[in-house]
Amino acid sequence: MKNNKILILSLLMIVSNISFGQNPIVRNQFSADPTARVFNGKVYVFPSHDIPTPPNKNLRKDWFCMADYHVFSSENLTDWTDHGMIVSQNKVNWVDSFSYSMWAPDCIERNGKYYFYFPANKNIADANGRKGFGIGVAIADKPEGPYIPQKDPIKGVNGIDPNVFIDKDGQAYLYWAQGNISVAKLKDNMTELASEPQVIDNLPQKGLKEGPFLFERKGIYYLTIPHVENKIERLEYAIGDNPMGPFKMAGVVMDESPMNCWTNHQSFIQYKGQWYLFYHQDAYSPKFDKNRSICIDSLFFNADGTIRKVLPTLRGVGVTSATAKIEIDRYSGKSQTGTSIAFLDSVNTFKGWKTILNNKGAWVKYNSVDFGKKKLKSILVKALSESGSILQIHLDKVDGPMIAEVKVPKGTNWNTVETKVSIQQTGIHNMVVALKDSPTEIDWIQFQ
Ligand code: FUB
Repeated sequence: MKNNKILILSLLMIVSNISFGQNPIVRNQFSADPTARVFNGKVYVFPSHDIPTPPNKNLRKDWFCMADYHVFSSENLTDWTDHGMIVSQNKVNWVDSFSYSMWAPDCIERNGKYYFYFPANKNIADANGRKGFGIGVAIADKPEGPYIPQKDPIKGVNGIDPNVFIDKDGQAYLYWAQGNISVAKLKDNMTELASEPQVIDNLPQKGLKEGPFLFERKGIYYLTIPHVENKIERLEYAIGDNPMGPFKMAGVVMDESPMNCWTNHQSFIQYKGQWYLFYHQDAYSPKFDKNRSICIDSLFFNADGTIRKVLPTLRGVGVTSATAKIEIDRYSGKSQTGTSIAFLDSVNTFKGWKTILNNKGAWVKYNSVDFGKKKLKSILVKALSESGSILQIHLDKVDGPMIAEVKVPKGTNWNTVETKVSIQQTGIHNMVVALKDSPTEIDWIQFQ
């Protein structure tokens, strides 16, 4: 009985469901360098896992600190399941378990096996006396794991940020970074090189390049990289007609982070007909950009195959149920003046944000709210207004039909106010929250 209880508790701790359609998509831990893959009709994300540096005099306080990897999955890009830790620095033979250097990973499926590639600092020097970063492989029968790490890192590869691409003819290629971007063919066993590494030409010579991610669309091979053209990384891409190049630089996928996060790191998938860009920024840790968080936005191509630049959004992608707590601080649009957001708790930023509406007429829009098929009776709003205020909730647009007028009581404490909805709505709509009078802070909104 006691053992069953322990088992149930530990299972609950390993697999946790987190329901957020907005950016960042992982909201209870830091996550970075997302590689997204579609396996068995679901989206799996393999990010790296930033943690605050533990107190240890040998570790740099101002650097990346990464001890393990988790995998996350979702069918709707809104509800994410954390399947728990899949590989740890303490469980890989060749990894220096004090190095906290488990940087950007990748995972790919071949013949029903899942190959997880990860860089980390080696604990032993290779035949040439080199320690530094090696790239290892861990293999599983399911995307969620369990993953069994290979005894040794891949021979002939020193570097970070592995990325694997399997072409239509079945040939697999490994890309990695070490100042330059290199590529080599992989043997069918996916754990050994089948050709000598070659440095990819024609990429920018000045400014750091890392994080290669290669994908193919309509016969064009897109080699994407974070590159420091100015002061911090931006996402760029080159195109070619062969996975090994030559490639020609073709443009910028995402500009430098507006939050000034020094790194970015990308992957691309097509899922249910839509292309998505996965990337990271430092939303939960704006003062320390080595504690990052992964995000998704939609991606579009021009008719000639070039990529339209992606602007990072708060709203992200996916549909939010009207009966979920809708975090309107992840808005998709706002009035020109009078709106801002702030952390609810500046010490524990994972508690999320609040929306502040300051002026009469200020508003935020939140797109793709699913009002479902059943009639919803009331709306709950968690809000705070020192002088008391009225919020107007509209359907579709600022001057769209009014769903409810919510009276927020005067006071310095948060209140959850319930108000009857005046129009019944079904289906997917935008929602607009507008301020009728005095300044108000809003935590969330929920229909029931
Ligand atoms: O996460 C550590 C390193 O930062 C990655 O390996 C790079 O791609 C950059 O995002």
